Amino acid sequence: MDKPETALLALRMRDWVAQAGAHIRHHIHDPLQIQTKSSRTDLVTNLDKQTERNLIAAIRSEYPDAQIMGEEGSGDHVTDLRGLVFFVDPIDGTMNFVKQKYNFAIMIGAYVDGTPQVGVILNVMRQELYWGGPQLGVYKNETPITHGSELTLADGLFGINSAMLAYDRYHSHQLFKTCAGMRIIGSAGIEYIQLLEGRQIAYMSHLAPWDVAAGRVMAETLGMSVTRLDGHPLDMLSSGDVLIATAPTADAIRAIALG
Ligand code: 2AM
Ligand code: CA
Ligand code: CA
Ligand code: CA
Repeated sequence: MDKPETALLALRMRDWVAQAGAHIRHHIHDPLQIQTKSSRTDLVTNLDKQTERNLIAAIRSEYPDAQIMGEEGSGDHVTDLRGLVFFVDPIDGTMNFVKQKYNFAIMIGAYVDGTPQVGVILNVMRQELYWGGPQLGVYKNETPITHGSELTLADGLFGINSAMLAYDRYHSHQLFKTCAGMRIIGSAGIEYIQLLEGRQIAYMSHLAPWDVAAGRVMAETLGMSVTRLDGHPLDMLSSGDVLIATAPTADAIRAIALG
């Protein structure tokens, strides 16, 4: 995809998520239909499903040949990464959406033949839209972001999912003793934003392709490392344990996590 095509794609993606965000804010106090998926903490609401349907309809009308992988099942059954592929997470942080009405995001990542092109993350309630890609740079609304945190692991705040910390997975208790403190937000998208803004040096969690796709594009554009926790490259077709970290801290974190 050349630069003008990528710039147009980013513009369209920003528009789609901004409209979806306005719709969610408009309905934020409506009664919700809440269902559980894989466990009692894995929720989906009518607004997750409706937002995904709206986003996918918008994508299909403008990019009819693209493949779309959506969390809530209204996309395609994607089994290869050929061509233009969109990864859609209509509400990231559904538990926060239900319990807090805050700290949730809408995310879309666009890849061509598996290569990151454009990522868009909207902090819905704050109306802060992060977007960008390797050909575009990274922006918060219209303001460029040029780099993440330069702190060491010892001086930086570390984002983690609560189960990984509670069950001491990947020596997370040792990581806790080594870093400046751990933070648990409950939305991969909002965690990515903390890294893009330089407020945290890492995020460690079990994530699906739609959880990592958008943020990966922007984090890598800013020189951060996004890999499986064992250091292997991400597989955008399956879930796994993922480490997102600033360049100065990634190796030190993996040395402890895998030690
Ligand atoms: P979600 O809200 O879109 O499901 C914290 O739960 C973070 O991990 C959220 O970004 C959440 O995304 C994601 N996540 C991934 N797999 C999950 C699961 N099985 N249950 C709950 N959250 C999950
Ligand atoms: Ca979910
Ligand atoms: Ca998610
Ligand atoms: Ca979701």
